[in-house]
Amino acid sequence: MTTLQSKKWVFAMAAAALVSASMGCKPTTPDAASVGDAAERVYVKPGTHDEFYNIVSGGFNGQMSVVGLPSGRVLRILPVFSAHPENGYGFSEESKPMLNTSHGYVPWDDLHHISLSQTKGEHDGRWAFGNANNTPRIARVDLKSFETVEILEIPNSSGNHSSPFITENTEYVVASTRFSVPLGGDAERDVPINTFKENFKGTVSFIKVDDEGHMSIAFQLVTPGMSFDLARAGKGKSHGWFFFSTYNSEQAYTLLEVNASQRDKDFIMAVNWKKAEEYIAAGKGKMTKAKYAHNVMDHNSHIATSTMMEEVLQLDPVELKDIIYFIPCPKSPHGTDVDPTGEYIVGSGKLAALIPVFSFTKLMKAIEAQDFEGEYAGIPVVRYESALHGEVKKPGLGPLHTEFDGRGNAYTSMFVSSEVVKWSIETLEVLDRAPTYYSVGHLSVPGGPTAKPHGKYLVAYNKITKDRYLPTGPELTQSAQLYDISGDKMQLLLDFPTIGEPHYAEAIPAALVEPNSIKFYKLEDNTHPYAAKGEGQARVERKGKEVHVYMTSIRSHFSPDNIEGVKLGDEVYFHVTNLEQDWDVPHGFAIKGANTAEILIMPGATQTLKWVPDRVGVVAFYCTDFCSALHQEMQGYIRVSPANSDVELKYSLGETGPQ
Ligand code: RUQ
Ligand code: CUA
Repeated sequence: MTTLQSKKWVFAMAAAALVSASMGCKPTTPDAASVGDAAERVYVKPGTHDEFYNIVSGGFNGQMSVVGLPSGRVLRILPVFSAHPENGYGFSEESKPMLNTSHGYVPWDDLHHISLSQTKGEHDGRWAFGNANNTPRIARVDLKSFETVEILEIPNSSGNHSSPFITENTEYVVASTRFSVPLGGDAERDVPINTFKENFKGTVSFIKVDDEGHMSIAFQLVTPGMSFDLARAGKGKSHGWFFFSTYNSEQAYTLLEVNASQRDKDFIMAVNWKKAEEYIAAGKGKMTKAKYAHNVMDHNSHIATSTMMEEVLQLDPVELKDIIYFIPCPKSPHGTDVDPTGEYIVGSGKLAALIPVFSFTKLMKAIEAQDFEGEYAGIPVVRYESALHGEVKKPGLGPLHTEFDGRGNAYTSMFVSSEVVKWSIETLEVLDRAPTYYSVGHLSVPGGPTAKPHGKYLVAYNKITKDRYLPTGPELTQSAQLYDISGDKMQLLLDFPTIGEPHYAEAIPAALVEPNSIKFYKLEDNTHPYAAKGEGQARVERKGKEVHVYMTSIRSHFSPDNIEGVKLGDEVYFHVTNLEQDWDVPHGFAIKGANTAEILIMPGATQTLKWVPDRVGVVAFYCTDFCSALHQEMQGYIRVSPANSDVELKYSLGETGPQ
């Protein structure tokens, strides 16, 4: 979406659209279902569950949120790339390594796109992948625990926008660079910016995902210098191929809003990844030095480890023929989307006045017949007409993204004209249009990117909300809008505010996730080296200047809850094990002056808060999560003495002194 912000005229038009849309203050919603009817269709009775989990990217908050559909109720916020004081993610000693990168600890990012794992082209409910745009990374969230369990940094990438996109059996997660940059060693990277054409390259990384979900970079394609925006894997008949939208084929390096919009057409890049695999099997490609972090959360200890990786296999598709082809696509395509059958590839040129739909069958024929209009940077360019199925005429202004309902219809978001447009894949006729309030970015149909969309609803994620909600100062919420798409006409059912600035989201039937949801971690499986698996194991140990507190928590006390003998200059590690073996009973731990965050410990798990006392006195700590009627009694004291004091280290629970 950010790419749009540089297109001034787009914004001028958006503004015009906004003015007309909001004329007369109160927007009218002509397409909305009648009030009672709509209310009934989104009403989820107290005590009952939503039909879908909607996993929504948080954009610049670096998180994902979990929203129920159709109610629009926010169920959880999942920290992914951003530290989260609410539960200690990125603050606890165990989770800090998750945010490690080759640049050190990076506790923020811009998370745009979600990909849910698939088997045979259908949602399987195992994992959600998300991308970090700024410091390129891919994260994997386990949908059993709703925790971020793995983060892989992407080397040789800059602005990891075109990711994560997955193949139909989750063989690969793909990540490509938005900004081309000079690659190689220091000498190759230290070049004048105006040598873009010679020195700047793009990369597309294919990340292998194994049965456990673990990610590793299988290979990286080094492409001509351009920008990759979004992508989709082929499916069904086009399985084995991948399609990427590109822009800045002009290779501009300054004033891109003008200079990257010169050419009439940019490209969709078609990648034959099976071909790349053949080359690799034949020993082609070059191992190159690269530095990138691979961070994994251990399921049993709940301790993350970060490993610095050192090389990556690169393939040069100019030299290794038949891996990539370009298809011309008008004008600065943003989304490229593949229909459920895998036959049709939709390019949404955000500055184009039409939507081209390409045919995979025709593309294959054109490639076979070498029906090329020339080359771009050494890569064959297929003739536009030869790959074209047809064009959707006058769809609206500023097409961005397209999703499918599995009934032969496509839905495209129109940023500039603020609407969702429904059209027929077969006839390319526009069938319906519904206004959005306002300036829709992504849209999401449950199962929309899979071979078997679940259909039924469409959610539009809007960038501008203006008058839709109570104002909250200069910064307003972003907004989602829920449409019923089960009939011929789209019907607006609900507006709901979002967490952060959503880009893409995916929705999955609750039935595929709910039964697998973990209720607590088994204490007996806890392999944390500082776990105290019962109050009998609670203790305090000194190792030089380090004081390790093996603490337990259970309703409604900590053990130990009185600690003495800590001195200024010590580093205190509170390793808190939650002994509960029941659902929905986390305990929190917070201590005055801790300049990190609280930790929130799930039942059966151990989490560590490091605390460096800075003054003499008796300091209280307490449980932050309202866990029982005696939650307010769940507290303790630690005594801090001067550095040279001879107070002995001791700890206790329930011991009282002389009265
Ligand atoms: S991209 S709508 Cu990342 Cu469209 Cu934001
Ligand atoms: Cu434990 Cu409140």
